[in-house]
Amino acid sequence: MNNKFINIGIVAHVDAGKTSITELMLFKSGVIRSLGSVDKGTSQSDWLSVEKQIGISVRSASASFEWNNISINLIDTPGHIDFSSEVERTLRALDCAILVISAVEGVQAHTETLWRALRKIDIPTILFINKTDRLGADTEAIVSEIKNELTPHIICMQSIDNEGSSDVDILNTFSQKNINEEITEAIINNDEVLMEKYFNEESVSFNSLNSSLKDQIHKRQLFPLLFGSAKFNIGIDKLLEVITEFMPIANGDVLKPLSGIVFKVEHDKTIGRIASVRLFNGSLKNRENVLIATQNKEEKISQIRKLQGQKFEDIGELRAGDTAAICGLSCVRAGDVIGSYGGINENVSLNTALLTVKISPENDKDFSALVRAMNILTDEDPEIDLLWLKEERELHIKVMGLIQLEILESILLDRYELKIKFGKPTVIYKETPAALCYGYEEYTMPKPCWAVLKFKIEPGERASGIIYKSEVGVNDIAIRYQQEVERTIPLALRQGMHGWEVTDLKITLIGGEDHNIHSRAGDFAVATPMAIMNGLKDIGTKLLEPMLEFKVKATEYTLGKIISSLTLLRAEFGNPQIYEGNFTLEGIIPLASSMNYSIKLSSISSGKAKFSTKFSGYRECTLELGESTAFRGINPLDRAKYILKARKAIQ
Ligand SMILES: Nc1nc2c(ncn2[C@@H]2O[C@H](COP(=O)(O)OP(=O)(O)OP(=O)(O)O)[C@@H](O)[C@H]2O)c(=O)[nH]1
Ligand SMILES: [Mg+2]
Repeated sequence: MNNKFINIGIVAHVDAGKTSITELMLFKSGVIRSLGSVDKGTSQSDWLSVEKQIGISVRSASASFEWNNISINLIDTPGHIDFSSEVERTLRALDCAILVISAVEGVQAHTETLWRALRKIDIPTILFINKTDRLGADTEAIVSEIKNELTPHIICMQSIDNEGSSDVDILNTFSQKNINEEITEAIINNDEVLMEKYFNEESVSFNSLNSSLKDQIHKRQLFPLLFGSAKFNIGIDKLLEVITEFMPIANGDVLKPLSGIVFKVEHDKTIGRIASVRLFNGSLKNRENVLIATQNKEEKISQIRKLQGQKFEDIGELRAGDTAAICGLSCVRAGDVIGSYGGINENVSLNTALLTVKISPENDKDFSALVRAMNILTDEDPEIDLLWLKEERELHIKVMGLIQLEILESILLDRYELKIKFGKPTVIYKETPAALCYGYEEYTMPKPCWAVLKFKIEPGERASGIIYKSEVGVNDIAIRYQQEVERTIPLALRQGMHGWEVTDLKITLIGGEDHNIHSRAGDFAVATPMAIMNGLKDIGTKLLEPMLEFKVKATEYTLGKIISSLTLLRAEFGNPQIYEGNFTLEGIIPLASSMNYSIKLSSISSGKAKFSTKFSGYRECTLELGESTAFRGINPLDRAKYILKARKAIQ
């Protein structure tokens, strides 16, 4: 093993060919002896049985191999938007990425989302147009889509012939022998020294162009663009060459304070939790204690292991810049930060869980086993946000889409032999106060208790979340009680007048008092939800519904039918862009009305139209168009019952 590491992720929309490309790289580097296939369920990274069965990736999978004397840690990610939270965590672990685009499907809504995320975390990116062999491949159109929708700053390093057939031929256009004029100009454009030479008609060497290109790729001023076909093993050698030549070597420092990110948590029947960790700085050894910063807990590492070839080996130590699997951390959760936050990429959101669903065992006696299993699965994907209502014996989870439910069902069966059923998935609505209101509560009976609170509650801007401040002095309400109020507010807002989370509001504590004998911190935790709900009850709340940005691509003759079907679903859109007999239409549509639209569209267009969506935000909707949900637990408005229950919980 050497000390040069490249940590690269492969990201794309669903089915672009990420796993097939990964498999080829592992095969070429000698890590695997025979080439597996996603279609036969024999690829290295789609190893979960559910991935094999349905042929899509569900989890991120990391593999390491050597190329040109550099250790490459490659993370293959799932492309389906239902598994976006897995990709979000993986992005935090990367130094660079390959964004794959299909030569037939082109830039999809999810490709744009991924692109924006890569821009935000500011990592160098290779663009790889795959599936150039497929009938209908049109790389010229895709390159212009990339230029219009992602970035104009691309360096097309190859030319392509015979696309759309297995004889596709890809030639390199940037090499010592072949310095393309267009590429030269793109490089010198951002390089003053080279530009001056060029205009003085001095010769600009290939090496100086190459090193300037490398520098600009690192700074995200330019993006190398490559073609290939994973099906016919074309273009993968060039991809490997570009990775090792132009992607950054991890620059971690073992002497700096420890910092790392847990980008994945798996579960092994004998070993327990296995955390995939990217270490940015510092080092870790077997049997050392490690601080899980996000949970403020220390735990002992039992083993550090890495896939060497096809076997896991105990490597004993993990050093800055590298990734490995850490065993022994029994409470670790996916997304946890290890040590300190230094150097870790910021967290970006690719998608949001917009559906909620009740999950129950087919056989009631399995209820506690299901709770245990779901707790473990939530630690592997905290976005599931498990809500366990003990008394009602109900479990509710949040999911990004229906495919995620299908996968969850088969994981529970495979791993825990649990047969489960889901309730009807409901869109997650939110609520916001209808207007300014005041929430008051005098919780002074039955003694001992004393918490008097008065809040001003104002509607806030869309997507502003909860903004809280206090204007009450510490002489009226002691600081420790005020802290309890602040801690309780998000919990108090989890369910509003229609049962949904209340958001986009400003809450100001404007009055109240404690009592130097009777008050306890818990009294303020009990009083806060009552005061807030009292205010919301007076003025009422408005419903907010999740909206999706959508993009439809189809042939021109289906335009009329598609527009009328979308209008019926409350979609809003701009003018269609028409291009060579096809059109693209973009707009926004409520999630609630668009859930089955892909099926409808498929029948309108005989399966030819493409529909992609991404979350755009919440927007007001009427109660008639939306839905309420039952209040879970005891409503603070049911004052006597609520106080009784809350006091019991506190004791
Ligand atoms: N014709 C053609 N098919 C390809 C190519 N690359 C992959 N495929 C096929 O496309 C399908 C999807 O390939 P995967 O490698 O699973 O794609 P992926 O991007 O990993 O998919 P997800 O992880 O589910 O998002 C499979 O049926 C592959 O055989 C290619 O270059 N040409
Ligand atoms: Mg895959």
